[in-house]
Amino acid sequence: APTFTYEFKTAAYTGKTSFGTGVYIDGEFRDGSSGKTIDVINPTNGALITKIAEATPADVDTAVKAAQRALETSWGLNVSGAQRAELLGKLARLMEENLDELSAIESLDNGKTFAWAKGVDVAFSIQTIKYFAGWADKITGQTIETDEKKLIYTRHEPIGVCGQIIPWNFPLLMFAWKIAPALATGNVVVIKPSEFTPLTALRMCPLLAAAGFPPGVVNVLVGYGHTVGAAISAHMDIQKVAFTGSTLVGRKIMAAAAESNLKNVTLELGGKSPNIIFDDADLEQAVNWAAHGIFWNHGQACCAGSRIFVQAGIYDKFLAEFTKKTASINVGDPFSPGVDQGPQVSQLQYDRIMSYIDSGKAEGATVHIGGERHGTEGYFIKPTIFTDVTPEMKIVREEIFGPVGVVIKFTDEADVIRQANDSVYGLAAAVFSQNINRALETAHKLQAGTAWVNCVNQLHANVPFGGFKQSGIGRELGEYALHNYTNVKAVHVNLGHRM
Ligand code: TXE
Repeated sequence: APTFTYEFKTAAYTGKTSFGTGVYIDGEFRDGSSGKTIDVINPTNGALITKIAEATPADVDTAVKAAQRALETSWGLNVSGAQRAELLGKLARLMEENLDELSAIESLDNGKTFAWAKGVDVAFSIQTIKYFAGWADKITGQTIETDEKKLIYTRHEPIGVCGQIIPWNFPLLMFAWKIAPALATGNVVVIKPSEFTPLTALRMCPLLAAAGFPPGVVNVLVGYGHTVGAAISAHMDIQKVAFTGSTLVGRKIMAAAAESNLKNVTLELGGKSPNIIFDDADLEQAVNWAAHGIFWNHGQACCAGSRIFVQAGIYDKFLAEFTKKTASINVGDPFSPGVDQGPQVSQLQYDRIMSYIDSGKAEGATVHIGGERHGTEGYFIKPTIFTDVTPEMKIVREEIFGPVGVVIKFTDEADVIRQANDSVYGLAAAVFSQNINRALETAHKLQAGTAWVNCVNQLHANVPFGGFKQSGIGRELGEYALHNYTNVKAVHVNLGHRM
């Protein structure tokens, strides 16, 4: 099959319909107020893809004002749910028309394979927008009985200006997860993509305009976390902040929200998800899913099954098959057909992961396979498995966010649940067993926002996703996500009580 090629072009810019590299405020690309730029790097070879405008806190102020104007004049309570549904539906269709381009930009910018970008990132982004389009005209309150002389009902009103800060591992998908429920419920948005992977979000701007979203409803500002991200979290006129990223930054965002205007906060943070494989699991399936669990998206998934617990009776066979599977992963150019794994997203992430690998070696764990870079350029790391680990090692406790898993032998069922729950995180967990009672009993005892049985990394637009413990606050996706984006107002109507 021919290699997919994509010629990347940007318009250096203003104008509403082409791919811009400016800050997107009030329906148009503008130069950032600082005049500075951010280099966007291709992780496959470290080369410059393009330069984009670096937004600043002053741009956040301008964007918030534009968003407020839109809320008061052309969005919010000025449009019906049916109209919001219509526009979200159009946006999804425009994304379908631009499927290959969006996928190619994502692959180029992030390093994930073109096939995965197309089949998962862009496809799931479209599904998410369609799903929330379906909710837009179904946002209803309740009528609540008290006595016959009163009518009491609730309204689910938009919160207002929502700040959204997203990471680089699923750039377009996180954009969709954030904007879709916010727009469906009538909110306006100031969103900051990651400075490492801003391109698909910028490509979405003209699609948002073409779909008919009024200027100011979605504003996209690419800037650094400590400037633009911090300005969003501390802004007095932003009523809600939604964040996906590290637990460290999640803490800062919550503190900034508390110290400014007590804006609502939802956080989707890190994980160190356990994957428990019992003796009675289907071995072949457990191996395939476990590999998908840790190596999908090059390990850059918050729900990655990074701690693989295997029961003693199946341990040797599992490890042998899992090693074969790991060795078969084809690392290379994300645009080449047949490649499973591209580069890590950035030099910074490459360095972080390599330092975790070094710490595992220094603390006495065994590199069972991998444990080194792949090739000579770009940020490629070989799929890596550690064995002979102990519970206090950094590689067992901390999120590595790379293609690095630890395999741990266990005998006792109660003990593996204790070990699995021995983490500050609680994002996801998986259990493999053909005994349904054992599988479900275990799933129910695990401290995690998602428990997968005989599968991993399964996500659906209509199923909530989020963390227990330090993995987050609130739920994204599904009906649950709507609660994050509405204020409930109780209206009391007196029909006859006299003072
Ligand atoms: O994340 P950051 P980084 C984890 C993963 C990874 C580690 C570090 O373990 O190795 O975090 O990655 C913005 N105020 N995850 O440093 O910094 C930043 O600009 C407001 C898990 O890249 O949390 C970006 O837009 N915002 C994860 C976003 O936060 C700030 C996904 C995420 O970046 C900010 C990514 C500040 N002070 C990393 N500082 C997941 N849950 O999926 C930074 N940002």
